[in-house]
Amino acid sequence: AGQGPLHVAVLCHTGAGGSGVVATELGLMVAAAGHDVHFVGQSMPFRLAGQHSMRGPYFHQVGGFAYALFDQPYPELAAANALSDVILEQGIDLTHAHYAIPHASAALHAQSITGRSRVITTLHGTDVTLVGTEPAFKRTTRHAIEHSDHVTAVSHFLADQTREVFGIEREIEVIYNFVDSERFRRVSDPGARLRVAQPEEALLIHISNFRPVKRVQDVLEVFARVASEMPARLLMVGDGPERPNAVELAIKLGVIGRTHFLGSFPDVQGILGISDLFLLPSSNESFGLAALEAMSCEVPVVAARAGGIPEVVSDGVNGFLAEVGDVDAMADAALSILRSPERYRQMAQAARATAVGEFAPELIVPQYLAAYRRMLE
Ligand code: GMT
Repeated sequence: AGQGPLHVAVLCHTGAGGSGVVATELGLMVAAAGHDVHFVGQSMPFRLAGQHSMRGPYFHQVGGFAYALFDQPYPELAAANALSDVILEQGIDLTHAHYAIPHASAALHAQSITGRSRVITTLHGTDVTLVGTEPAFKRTTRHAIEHSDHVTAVSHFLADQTREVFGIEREIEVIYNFVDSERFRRVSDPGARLRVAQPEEALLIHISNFRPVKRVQDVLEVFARVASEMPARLLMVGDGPERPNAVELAIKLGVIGRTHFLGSFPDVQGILGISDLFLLPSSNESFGLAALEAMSCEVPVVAARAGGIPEVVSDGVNGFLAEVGDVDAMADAALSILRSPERYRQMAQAARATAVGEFAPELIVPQYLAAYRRMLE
């Protein structure tokens, strides 16, 4: 492929979730750099809608087929089939699979069908730490990781965990996630914040897909402690299985009047850009992309010392870390900076400096492009 344009297919989860966001943001940047990018999936990725233009990225929908004898729709086979079509029609050089299963498995299947297209797999976490360790998926996950032409992980924690869980020796390159600090920045319009909170209120925020691993109950416990000490409001952005429990707990803790469940939406920069503090008490998190997006908006993070979070959030510098479930420590940390304007200002600036200085697209995207080129040598 020399130094000319690359022809890249991308497989990713399309719903609200960090891996699909990373895949989309990367695909957009790779396309903007003059390469040919084709997303293949059951539906258009969450953040891609409205973003693609004539220069791409393009989106190809995986077809379905209902047949009386099939008791299931077999989406991985349909994905491998659709990807094979795209590889042959578009002259794809490589497929970037975000997640070992099902995406790298489907990409390897298409590679074997077409006899072309290298496979680069990016591990995001859940495939390794939750799904992949299930006996029902362990061999397929290990196979996908071992047979990909190149494998990356979004944190050192995840790379180490993958080697340990699967007993894999192969090279796993760590390429951190990134944030576009032009888009994710402080919102300067004071009216935007006034529509959500009173000037004297601290505005706390949590964004996730409300799965048990996110410990949204801890978000409410921390917020209730903060709100008992100072005027405060909480924005809960996202949707998922724990939402009803979270609403119930907010009622029980007496903070439902100051908690807003806003549901799920892709353009979170506007809401992050008016917030004061991001809460991420997850029991496991391979990276914590939402926290990085908050930091880019000058929002310090109070998080659990779990997984790869300490590779993004430095305790006492751009946020605070506490042990998983230690809601008292998290509330104390939150109160300590919300009550000290000077300390808060320093942390907010440090959060932005971390995002811009260590996780800029200009630093990260070339690492993926270099990996793409190396695979094709
Ligand atoms: O955790 C989620 O809510 C979604 C999940 C996904 O797979 O989309 O996110 C994972 O990938 C993100 C992007 O690399 C990381 O920032 C998240 O930390 C990671 N989630 C977990 O490890 C639980």
